[in-house]
Amino acid sequence: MGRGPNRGGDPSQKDDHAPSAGWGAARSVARVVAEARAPIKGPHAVWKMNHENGGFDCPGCAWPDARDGLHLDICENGIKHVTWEMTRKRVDREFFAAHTVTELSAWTDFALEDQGRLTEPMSYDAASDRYVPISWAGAFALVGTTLRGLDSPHQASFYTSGRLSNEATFLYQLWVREFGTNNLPDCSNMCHEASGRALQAAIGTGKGTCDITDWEQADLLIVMAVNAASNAPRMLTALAEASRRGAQIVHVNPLIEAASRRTIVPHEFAAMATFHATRTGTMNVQPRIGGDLALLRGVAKVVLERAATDPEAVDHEFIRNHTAYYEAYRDLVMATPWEQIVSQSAVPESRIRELAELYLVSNRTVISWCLGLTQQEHGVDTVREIVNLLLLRGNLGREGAGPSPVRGHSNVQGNRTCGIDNRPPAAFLDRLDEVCGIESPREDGLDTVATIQAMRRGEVKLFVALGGNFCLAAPDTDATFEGLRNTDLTVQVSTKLNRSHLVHGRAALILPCLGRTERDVQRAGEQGVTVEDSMSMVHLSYGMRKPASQALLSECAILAGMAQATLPNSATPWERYVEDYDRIRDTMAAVLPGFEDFNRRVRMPLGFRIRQPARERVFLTDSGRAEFLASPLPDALPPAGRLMLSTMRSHDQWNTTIYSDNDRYRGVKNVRTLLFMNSADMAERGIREFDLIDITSFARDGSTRTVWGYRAIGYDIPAGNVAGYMPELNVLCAIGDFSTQSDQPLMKQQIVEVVRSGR
Ligand SMILES: Nc1nc2c(c(=O)[nH]1)N[C@H]1C(S)=C(S)[C@@H](COP(=O)(O)OP(=O)(O)OC[C@H]3O[C@@H](n4cnc5c(=O)[nH]c(N)nc54)[C@H](O)[C@@H]3O)O[C@H]1N2
Ligand SMILES: Nc1nc2c(c(=O)[nH]1)N[C@H]1C(S)=C(S)[C@@H](COP(=O)(O)OP(=O)(O)OC[C@H]3O[C@@H](n4cnc5c(=O)[nH]c(N)nc54)[C@H](O)[C@@H]3O)O[C@H]1N2
Ligand SMILES: [Mo]
Repeated sequence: MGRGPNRGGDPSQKDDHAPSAGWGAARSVARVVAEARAPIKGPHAVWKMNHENGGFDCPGCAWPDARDGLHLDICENGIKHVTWEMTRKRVDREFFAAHTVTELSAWTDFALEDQGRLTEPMSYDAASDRYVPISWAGAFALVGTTLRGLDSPHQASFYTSGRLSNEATFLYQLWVREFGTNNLPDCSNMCHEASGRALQAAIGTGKGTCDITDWEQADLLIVMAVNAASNAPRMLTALAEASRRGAQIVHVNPLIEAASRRTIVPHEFAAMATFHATRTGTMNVQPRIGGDLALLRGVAKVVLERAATDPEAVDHEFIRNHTAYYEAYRDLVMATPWEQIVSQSAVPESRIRELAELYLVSNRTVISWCLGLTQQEHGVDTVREIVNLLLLRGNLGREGAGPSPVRGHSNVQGNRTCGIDNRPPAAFLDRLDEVCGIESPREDGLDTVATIQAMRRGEVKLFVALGGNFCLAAPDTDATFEGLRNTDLTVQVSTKLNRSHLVHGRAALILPCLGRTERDVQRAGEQGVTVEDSMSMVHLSYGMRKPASQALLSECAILAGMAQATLPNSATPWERYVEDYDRIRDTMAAVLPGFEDFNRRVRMPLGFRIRQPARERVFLTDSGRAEFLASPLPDALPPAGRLMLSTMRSHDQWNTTIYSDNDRYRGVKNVRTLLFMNSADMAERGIREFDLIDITSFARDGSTRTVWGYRAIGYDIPAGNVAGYMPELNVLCAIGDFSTQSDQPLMKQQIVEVVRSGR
């Protein structure tokens, strides 16, 4: 059961309402540090993390660093994340000689990653069912020959998870486009694609407009659809600070999460000693899963109703000067009946009015969100509705206000900025071709879901992954496994052993790379790489630890090696780029808007912020204005007798990396194969607390998928809604069920039925 460590012990759950972070966090960190066998180096490295000069960027999440850059803003989960990379354990050739792939396939995912860091390139040997050592030159040659042997460049697909540095990202997309395809799927396709598309359409740039200063100046912060205490813990610092100066903080979530209660700010060790907690929320609103659009529309309705009597309720001047399509939106909102808003959102009208009053008295409002809005059919419309609501009161392009998506992986935003995009804009390709002397393909490439389907059909024969754990992160685990196994070659550039090394093509390579914490020395000396955080700040990151093995190469070097083997006549100076990353940055400065004078500006103490035109009320949309969108309210209710499932992370996991089977803030111990349920839904099905249950999902094409022997846990969640953990529940997410608006898999909108276990 489950893919965590499974240490035994009975599953349990209690809601102790302890403040988030604090001593529980300290204990949990101590355990992970001890298990990674890095007890001394751990705390030392953490001291260097997110530091102004010479430190490395915490790979834990994309939350920006504190503005003064001097005080240490660290968190429990960031510490766990780096320590996991810094483990002293090693996976070497003896390890692979001792275990067949079939044998390793029976291990838990925890056990695989727990073996430690990969040390040298390995190649799959079908005869012995084992990975055997291969030289770097041999590995590059295999990639090159296989790629050159394809009938078309579109028969290969190149994935990346959002941890790749900007420099490696740039080299990656350059190689792939010079080779001749835009097949560049990435984790964004499953994560914030909807946010990017909505913001691009509404305000002309696919990113938020806020920086951390705006968070510090807002009177009202609406924090939607994120489990901040676990997934963006450093946000708690900003929330605690906001609450101290009297700002309102509204959490919008079907589950009441830890961050909406009280917290001990991550770096405040004194407060930890006295167990003194600060409020990080002033109001909770609990919509049903998928009910956010209706909720936001209700708030807009109150604002527009008020405009009849109060000329200040709506910022008419802003709307006149800077927006388009206001009238259509206003008419739609006014025509939407309250009964529909209330039944779709599952929030009482009085509660919606309370929230609207807070919005009406606030002069500066920030609305922030994460996955609870994006991984659904109407993700794009919902993010557009956030913008609609902000536009009504001119909350855009000024201090303390604006849309602020919380991105996931530490450099997922930078990946997109630097060219990882299966649907690249023509202007970007034109610049790239002109500066780099290549001829980019113009047709759109495959995204994550389309890549899986193309692999199953045999149309994609080679799969490269720069980081990540594709086979578990992707939807429909069975379909994804089938696709990967149907390829001629899979190439995984990774730091640790994971499931994606075991679910492979007819030939397979594991190419181990340096981690973010490790020193990267090239011909011109020690190299730093850059990343972009959630708020468009770009800064340099230097590793300072000795590499886990002498045979490791940097991601830039591995990419250059594969590129040269693929493109023997390439005019791109691959070797020169790897010798000195300043040269990559010089080329990037010429290609990417906002990166002018890159090498100088990124060496300023805290880096620089990429220009965000919408922040200056310059809207690069067709109308030249910020655009309202009048979209119909979707139906968020599950069909009668069925439930709506949202999949999410526990506190003790990093995407597909599971640290333990506990979920501290939700009070859960020793179990991951669980389902949080409303007690009325349990009673209706004759299910009691901790009963074994089976969960069946119903796909749009009528197919069903089932998991057996999960545990039911009663929880404060709206009736008709259930929640459980990714990646275990990805088997339920049908490959064909993705949003027509964003192409994102519906990972937070699965229709399911739950019964007491028959097995
Ligand atoms: N420690 C740690 N940090 C991480 C990660 C990690 O795995 N571990 N992952 C990183 C990545 S890649 C990402 S993208 C982010 C993810 O950060 P989150 O978005 O917080 O990720 P999830 O755990 O999927 O949680 C989704 C949240 O949305 C809520 N939710 C579900 N459905 C709905 C809905 O319909 N409406 C609303 N309003 N809320 C809903 C859930 O209750 C939950 O609180 O975190 C990043 N940071
Ligand atoms: N059902 C469901 N599925 C989901 C989600 C959900 O909410 N629900 N969330 C989706 C989201 S938001 C995301 S972002 C994806 C995550 O998808 P991925 O990004 O593909 O998965 P991760 O688990 O983050 O990848 C972990 C692996 O990255 C490798 N790694 C770690 N550090 C480095 C490094 O520095 N370099 C390299 N090359 N490799 C490294 C390690 O080998 C590690 O095993 O999952 C998605 N899947
Ligand atoms: Mo993500």
